[in-house]
Amino acid sequence: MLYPLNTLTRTVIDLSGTWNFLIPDEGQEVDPSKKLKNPLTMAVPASYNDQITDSQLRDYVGDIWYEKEFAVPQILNEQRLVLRFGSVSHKAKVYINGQFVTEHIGGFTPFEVEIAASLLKAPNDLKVCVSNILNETTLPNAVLIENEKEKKVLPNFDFFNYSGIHRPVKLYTTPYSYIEDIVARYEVAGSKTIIRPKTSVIGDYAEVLYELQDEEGQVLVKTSDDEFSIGDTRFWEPLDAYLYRLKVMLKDENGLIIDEYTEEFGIRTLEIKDNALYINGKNFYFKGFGKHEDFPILGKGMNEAIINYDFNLMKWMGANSMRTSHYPYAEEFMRMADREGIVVIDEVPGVGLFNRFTVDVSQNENSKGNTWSIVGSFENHKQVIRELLERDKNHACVVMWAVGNEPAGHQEGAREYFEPLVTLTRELDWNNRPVIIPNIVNATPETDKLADLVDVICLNRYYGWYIDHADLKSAKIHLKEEIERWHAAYPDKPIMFTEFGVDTVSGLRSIHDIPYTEEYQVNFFKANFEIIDEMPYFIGEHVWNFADFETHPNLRRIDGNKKGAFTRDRKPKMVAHSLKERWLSIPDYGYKK
Ligand code: BDP
Repeated sequence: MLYPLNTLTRTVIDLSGTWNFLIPDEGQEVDPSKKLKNPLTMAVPASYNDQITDSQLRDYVGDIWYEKEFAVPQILNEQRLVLRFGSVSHKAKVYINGQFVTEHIGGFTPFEVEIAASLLKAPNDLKVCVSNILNETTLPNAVLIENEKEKKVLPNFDFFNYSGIHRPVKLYTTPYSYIEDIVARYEVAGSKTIIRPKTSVIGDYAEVLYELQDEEGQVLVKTSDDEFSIGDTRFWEPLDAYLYRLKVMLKDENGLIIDEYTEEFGIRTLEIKDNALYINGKNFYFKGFGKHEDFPILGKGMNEAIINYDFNLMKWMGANSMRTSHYPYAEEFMRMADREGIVVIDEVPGVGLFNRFTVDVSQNENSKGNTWSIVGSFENHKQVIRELLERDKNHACVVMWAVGNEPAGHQEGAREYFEPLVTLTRELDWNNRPVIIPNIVNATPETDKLADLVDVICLNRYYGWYIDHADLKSAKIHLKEEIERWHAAYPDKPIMFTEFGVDTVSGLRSIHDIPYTEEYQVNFFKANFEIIDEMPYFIGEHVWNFADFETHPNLRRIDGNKKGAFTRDRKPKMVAHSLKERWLSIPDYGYKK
């Protein structure tokens, strides 16, 4: 699916701004052909929850309504008109002038619908009915309690269930014959690269013409062949991105341009060998974070200034990579990561697949029931994998796919659930990117049923926090012991931390190792580094989390999760400086080898 861009042949109209908004009273029916009654004002894109003051509405579970008037300029009448949502969390039903036009399940991937000219008036009424309900069939996975007395979602995960129209809504036009999709495939052979673009076209045309340009727009190749090569490849490197521009032109019999689209893409190789990940033939060390799309007031709303600042903070401290924990991030985020050279582990919303998961992992063994006989998310899981790979297939920044996070990998049925999903991911990816499933401590090297399916063993570990709380000495002993058991069980697989961290209240200080203080956070990481630095097969460290973030209320969460290296509004904690010192001294390539 192409990202909407203005080109010679296409126009994009952004519907961001203020919309009407309504949470119906109990029993109140909304008729999509009538104006919303007494609506509130809501900014789009953003979560709705923290734009309003009524706490009952903030925590409401069910259908909510958005409404926006729009006009289509006459000048665009001769073109195909498409309405596109970057994401709506979690289910959307869309109506234009009272008529249902499309629906979509899944809160983190784009969807679009062509609008028939016959449906349009001036002005038009666009309504979106959004459901924020999560249950045992959805991703993220949750428990829905619904009876005469109550209706609530118990999340099997540790972040606030923000809802609404989270990413841009755009109207765009294309000609009636149009480029539907482009896969910027390539194969590197030494310094030469063979490029094999795959273009899908809808409608009539005479020829597809390709123009490969360098970053400055100089034309390197112009051809109608769908295979051509370039010499002296400039590789896309971590923190030193280089993007080629593939201009695709659709022409008619007279050589006139019908449609045109330019896809930027980086060229890099990936290989796992000798217990390491090689990018462009050099072994790479992951320094960075697990993140969230999360910011005060905006909730999970896309904001390019925040994305830009987060990337700049990462570069300031020598980080080279991050994981889109625990769902696909905005397309604008992925495009900026490509441009800035931030290496990305791209994750589907396969989170919460541990029945009655509690954030205190030491409590999880009390969890009731086998996850895999309760969850019914398998079909949705296949769908989110398809939609993520479809959306992100051309991104050079993506070096691994995470097809889940902390599932109950030790319970009977885990393998039957995940094996087909890993296979599907591998089949869909033209670029053969490695596949991972970050592991939870409850699934030990002896009991876990998933590790042999994945390419890198990714550990989310909290020794010194949930285990060996306030005892870094024992934490080190137990961490070392566990990693060595993983290595003994899977001697050929690289290992990395996809999460490790401790809750830390900014400003809380002590000369002792007291949990929640800034000193304890610094010392926790030092203790962890002492262990992993001795392990040549340990290929990276993703700190949990980049910034503090909002969660549901919980005995262990005071004003959200406080494991950030930065506060929620991006002020550095002491640890940001000590991580900076460490990361600036560790090279992106060649560390430990
Ligand atoms: C892990 C989860 C992550 C949590 C984190 C924590 O993957 O979503 O936020 O632990 O407890 O279980 O902070």
